[in-house]
Amino acid sequence: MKILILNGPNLNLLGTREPEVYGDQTFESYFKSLKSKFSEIDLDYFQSNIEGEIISKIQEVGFSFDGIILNAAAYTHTSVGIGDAVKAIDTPVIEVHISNTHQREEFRHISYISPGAKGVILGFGLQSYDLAIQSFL
Ligand code: CA2
Repeated sequence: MKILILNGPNLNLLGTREPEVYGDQTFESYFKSLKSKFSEIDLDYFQSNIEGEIISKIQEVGFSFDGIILNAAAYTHTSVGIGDAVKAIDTPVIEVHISNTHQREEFRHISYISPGAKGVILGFGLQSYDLAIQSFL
């Protein structure tokens, strides 16, 4: 089974700033633990701060991978283009967020990803990604 974890803007800063919201672990170190926990899965990881690169990655894997776990970060709340890409592919997409966006500012209550997603997992810290992988098993 091939699954891509796709992270959007600023998530490369995880573990360096705002630990009260996003925790103190880097994504690279968390990803290593996911790879060893789910060793039976071919797990890939891609992060970009650029909207078009995220769209291109969704198109690139969206007809061959078994799943995409997408945290589009701030683009979640703004990007019609990423939302359209999610709807345009065959691969099921699980939308994840580290924080509970519904407990935060109103602009974070809107998602352009959710209408095309198979499901949404949010508010469990980095464990949101773990739960999303389990949903594919
Ligand atoms: O909770 C999430 O996973 C978010 O997708 C994270 C986004 C935010 O814009 C969404 O509303 C919710 C922000 C990611 C920024 O990550 C940082 C990590 C460390 C330091 C600064 C930013």
